[in-house]
Amino acid sequence: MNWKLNRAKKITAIAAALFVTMVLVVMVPATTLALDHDGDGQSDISVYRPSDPVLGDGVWFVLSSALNSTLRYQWGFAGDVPVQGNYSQAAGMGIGTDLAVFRPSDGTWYIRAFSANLSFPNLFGAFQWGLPGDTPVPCDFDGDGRDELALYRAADGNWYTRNSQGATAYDNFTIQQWGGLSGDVPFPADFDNDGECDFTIYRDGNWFVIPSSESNASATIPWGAAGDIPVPGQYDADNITDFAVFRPSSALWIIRRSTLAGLTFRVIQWGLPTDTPVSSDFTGDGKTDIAVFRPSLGLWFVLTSESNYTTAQAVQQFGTATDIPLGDVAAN
Ligand SMILES: [Ca+2]
Ligand SMILES: [Ca+2]
Ligand SMILES: [Ca+2]
Ligand SMILES: [Ca+2]
Repeated sequence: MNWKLNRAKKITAIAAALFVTMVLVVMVPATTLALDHDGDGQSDISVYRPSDPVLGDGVWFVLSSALNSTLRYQWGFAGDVPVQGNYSQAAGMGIGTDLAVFRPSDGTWYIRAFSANLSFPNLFGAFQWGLPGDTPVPCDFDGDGRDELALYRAADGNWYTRNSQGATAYDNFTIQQWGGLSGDVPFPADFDNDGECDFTIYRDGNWFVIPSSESNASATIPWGAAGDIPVPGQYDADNITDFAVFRPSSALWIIRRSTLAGLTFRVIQWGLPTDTPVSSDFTGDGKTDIAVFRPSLGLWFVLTSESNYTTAQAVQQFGTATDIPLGDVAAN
């Protein structure tokens, strides 16, 4: 609790200034596609199946946007947490997302590297980093296009981040204390638009952010309520990450528009209370598409950014009720 008390006054003072600054900075495209397994610039509808009676454990199903066909890979065990990301190569056009799992039982990240022929034949690495109970929160905290192996430990409120930069990949690390209260949800994203992820905690309708561009500062943004699911993304025109939540009780997407420093917002009803939000940029225009996965039927409902969230793509059946649907935010 100390960090909150110590920073409370500072936070209030800084919050307004921070977001004025954010509007004035040069716009840097900072989107890291964590779901583009074929490297064509569009996220792919994907699920991780912990266990399949025929195919075995740890089966990835990827609906390739480039090939318009289903790719299937075995990587992981039941109980693993899918942590797909850009580890082996920096994100960019032609570079796809690696298959990766975090295994809580031994605290190890197992990463299979993207390959241009989409066969993913090579192990990139098995990195022991973490303890049972840690929450993996991979994100690109240093802005080199590769995700850090990052963990949030609820027991001590520390973020343990093994950095992609170094003499050998992932050979050094940093520790950041941020969070630590019961119910805190770690949710890194790039809110200040400098291309680096920011340490962020969502707590009962407040977002506590350490902006990477001002690492000795912090901000508190009230947005949402207890029980909401954070779904930050780029929903409006300025390419800056918007604070947003999905409210399960009413299936509302409540988006604080970064344009005009958050003075306007949008509310869009999409999905059912029992759906899982799986927003990502499925259409490849650089903006987040609003999407839900309906476990009972394995259906994906995607509302496109191009239509300004007025038109849906054709409903896709992809996955089953026991699959883990993958979205920008599904890991949490
Ligand atoms: Ca793709
Ligand atoms: Ca990085
Ligand atoms: Ca940032
Ligand atoms: Ca889009």
